[in-house]
Amino acid sequence: MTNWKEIDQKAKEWVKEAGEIIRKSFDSALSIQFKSNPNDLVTNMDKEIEQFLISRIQTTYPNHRILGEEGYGDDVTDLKGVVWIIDPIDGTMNFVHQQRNFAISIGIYEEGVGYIGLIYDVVHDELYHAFKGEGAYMNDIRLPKLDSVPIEEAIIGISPVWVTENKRIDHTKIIPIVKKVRGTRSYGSAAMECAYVASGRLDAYMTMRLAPWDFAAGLVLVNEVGGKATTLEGTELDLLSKNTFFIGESSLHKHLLEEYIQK
Ligand code: 2AM
Ligand code: CA
Repeated sequence: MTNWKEIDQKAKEWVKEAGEIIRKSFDSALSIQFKSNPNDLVTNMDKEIEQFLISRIQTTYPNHRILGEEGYGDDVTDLKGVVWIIDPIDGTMNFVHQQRNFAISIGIYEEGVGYIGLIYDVVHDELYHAFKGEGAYMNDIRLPKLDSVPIEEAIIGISPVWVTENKRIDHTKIIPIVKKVRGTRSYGSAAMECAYVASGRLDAYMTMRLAPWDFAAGLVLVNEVGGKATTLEGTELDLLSKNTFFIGESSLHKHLLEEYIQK
């Protein structure tokens, strides 16, 4: 039997240790490289933190598998057994330019079911954490179930990219949403935006392309507060490929999907 309580305790310990490594790194120069394009950044810290987490996981749980953004984990093509889905730094561009608005994201799944979600806002020392069936927390504060929110009072996370002509979505569907809601925000870290939805700072967040490590932890958190996460087509998210992504308070999620996005 999988000892989830022990895994939870270890994962929290390791994510805090990783955060400490990142905080200390602010004093030294970063080495920045480009991945697929000049806006797709990766730093020595992304790599170092992923390797740090993987070495801890592999030493303690040699039969667990790891899907990590920087590719130091396993070649994961199914969700059998226990799989850790990790993003060492979600919001790398923010990390490089702002030294804030980034997070370490860890989702831990068994047979495709999410048991643990950790999103650590390193700079503010805020750990958003959830354990399947036991609720979600920000540090020691329990996050309440999300209350339904009318669209006129909602703040949604969305990048301005999707409100201008782009190749992934018909932006004329998005414009009326932006006009109707109370406000929009774009933080540039999907994991943090999920944590903000779970904690009610945002009422929904949508984007057109996310990888599993960007949202694996967020899914566990939002499930624990009664929120909803799907693709923008309203279908189940796939933890093995890139997806469109839409997370939010349940009634708002339904309303936006039915009355705006799928109309
Ligand atoms: P990252 O910082 O770990 O790369 C920025 O809007 C958000 O989208 C961040 O969470 C970022 O994660 C993610 N992101 C950026 N480019 C992406 C891509 N090509 N595929 C999937 N996720 C991406
Ligand atoms: Ca990343």
